[in-house]
Amino acid sequence: MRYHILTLFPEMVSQGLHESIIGRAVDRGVISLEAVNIRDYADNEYGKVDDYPYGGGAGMVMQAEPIYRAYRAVSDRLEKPPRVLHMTPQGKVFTQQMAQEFAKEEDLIFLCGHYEGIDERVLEEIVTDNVSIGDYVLTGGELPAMVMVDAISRMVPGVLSNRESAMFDSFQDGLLEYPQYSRPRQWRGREVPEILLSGHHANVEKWRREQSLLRTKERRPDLL
Ligand code: 6GU
Repeated sequence: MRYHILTLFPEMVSQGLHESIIGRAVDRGVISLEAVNIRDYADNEYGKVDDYPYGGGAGMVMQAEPIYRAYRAVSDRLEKPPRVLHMTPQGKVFTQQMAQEFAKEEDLIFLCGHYEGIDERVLEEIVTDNVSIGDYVLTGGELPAMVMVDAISRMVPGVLSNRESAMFDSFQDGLLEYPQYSRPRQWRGREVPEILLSGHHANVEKWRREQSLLRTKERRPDLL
């Protein structure tokens, strides 16, 4: 998987994704991350990429041409036109199922907006998917892009270790995770559930399944 992130804050994205599991996947070459600075494609010598909105109103609008040029700089190098994900609260809310779909692509372009928005004409020209990460408003698309890169990458073969995949596989069924415990056996008067110390694997599995159901019923009944 090759990610290409069009943004005015390229360091934010590359800094945020070079640690832990995703960072290691990049180091191992299983995924690659390219942060493209839209400002480098400004059509003036000052690097200005926004302007006042036609029709008036507060804020600024990101202009079409710099974004289009940044997009072409990426897409012209690719064999087929890639999916272009526009990060916007006006998009479809991102789900695990969408993460699995996007993980099948060879390349993904993320377009991160800022200011009040982006000139609609360039969106019409290049965007294939409008995607949001939830019903709240953020100041820009960089954090959503990072969230999606993380969620998509863990669905890309070779990113998770066998152990990490197995941990997830047991929860493909759409339930919440069961509670986990480690040493010490007693902590501030709280005991580890007896059954987990029994060494009886079938009973442990059964207990975990029940805990998952209980937890889902209590916290996310909408998932059942
Ligand atoms: Cl993708 N962008 C912005 N700016 N705000 C959001 C979002 C995206 N998803 C939820 N809120």
